[in-house]
Amino acid sequence: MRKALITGVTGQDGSYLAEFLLEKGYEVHGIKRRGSLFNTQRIDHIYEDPHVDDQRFVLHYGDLSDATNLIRIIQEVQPDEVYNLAAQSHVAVSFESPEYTADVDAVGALRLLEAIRIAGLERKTRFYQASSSELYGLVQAIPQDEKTPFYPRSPYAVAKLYAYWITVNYRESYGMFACNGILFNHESPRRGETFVTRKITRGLANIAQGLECCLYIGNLNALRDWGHAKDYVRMQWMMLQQDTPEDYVIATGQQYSVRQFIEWSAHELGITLKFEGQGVEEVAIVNTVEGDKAPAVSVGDVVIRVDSRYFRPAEVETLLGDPSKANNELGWEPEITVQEMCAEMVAHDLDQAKRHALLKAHGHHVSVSTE
Ligand code: NDP
Ligand code: GDR
Repeated sequence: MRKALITGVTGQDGSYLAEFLLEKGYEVHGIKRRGSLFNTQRIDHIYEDPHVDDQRFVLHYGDLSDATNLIRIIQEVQPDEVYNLAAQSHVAVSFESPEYTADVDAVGALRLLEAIRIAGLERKTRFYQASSSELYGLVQAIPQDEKTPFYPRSPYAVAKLYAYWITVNYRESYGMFACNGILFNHESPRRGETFVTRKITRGLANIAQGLECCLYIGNLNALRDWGHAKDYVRMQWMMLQQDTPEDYVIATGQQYSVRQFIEWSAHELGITLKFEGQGVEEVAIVNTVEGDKAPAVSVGDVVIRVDSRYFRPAEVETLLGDPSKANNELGWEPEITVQEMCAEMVAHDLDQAKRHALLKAHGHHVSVSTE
């Protein structure tokens, strides 16, 4: 039975990848961080009791800032494949915690590669590094492919640049099967609540059910190439099944604005919006409401306001990927459109908002934290 080790298994991609590899028959090991509360919500449905025989999904406590811990886990598991998905993955937060972000996102990748070497597994273990379209930052060509020069625009992206090159360097220096997936934004109902798509679907669903009044948002003009996380984890696995290790761009080849994503989400809730004003004065006002998905919303309500606190010190205005290499060489194509993904996310968040609204109606305290 093949063994995979996933760092970041409790995150969005980690949870989908663990499901995917279990279905493929792997024994899956995941590294989770110790928290004061359980942080395994995304993987609870595949959790296996460690007291049963033939456990195929095993969790280890660990942290990418702790080299000895990583060495011990790698030695113990002897994985065929390592997927390094763990990261402080929020670009805006990286401006607030740049040193921590560098330690985990840059040096963390190095620690893991060294752990594989120290365990003497450099000829056995295949390594996947979660690289990012944020590497392109201030874009040097449109669309971006594997040959487009990088120009990172945040401490997150600079840290990921180190991780990208150290992966290439270990491949070239030690003959390791090490690959970078340069993934453009990918989302799902499991996306962290503070990334823009989930913030929008969750915020508008809460407003529709009367749990919030208004959603405060940053740069509405940012353009992103959004895909579905399920499609993207499939490609992470495909990259490690090739004869030779190579780096691949994973994207849909289509881009839309944050404003457009808001309009789609509102449409899913039976609302049309009109945008008025410019820059920090821009707002979205309810133009029409139909059906029963948004009982707490009326025509004329201001449901979105721009708040400059969500602007970044240096912004990545536009990203558009060219996934031709993945299409041509590996036959990979995304199966879920961005509109289908948006509908899935809104349906999920509306369901959750309805449950919270019901609890609130029965006098329970419901905390709807926003950021
Ligand atoms: P998430 O933020 O959802 O998950 C990040 C994971 O990393 C979580 O499991 C988190 O644990 C874990 N983690 C954070 N810090 C540490 C640490 N110090 N030690 C060990 N584990 C840690 O990210 P995604 O699933 O969306 O992304 C997966 C990877 O892909 C990340 O590296 C991200 O930077 C990269 N990426 C993501 C893209 C996207 O659009 N989603 C696009 C391109 C790259 P906990 O649950 O405890 O917080
Ligand atoms: P990004 O994702 O920075 O591209 O990084 P995010 O969803 O945070 O931002 C996308 C764009 O939307 C703009 N934006 C806002 N963003 C957030 N979070 N909150 C807001 O209120 C808001 N308003 C506008 C942003 O300025 C930005 O332009 C994600 C992460 O998953 C990274 O780990 C990954 O590497 C890249 O995608 C590819």
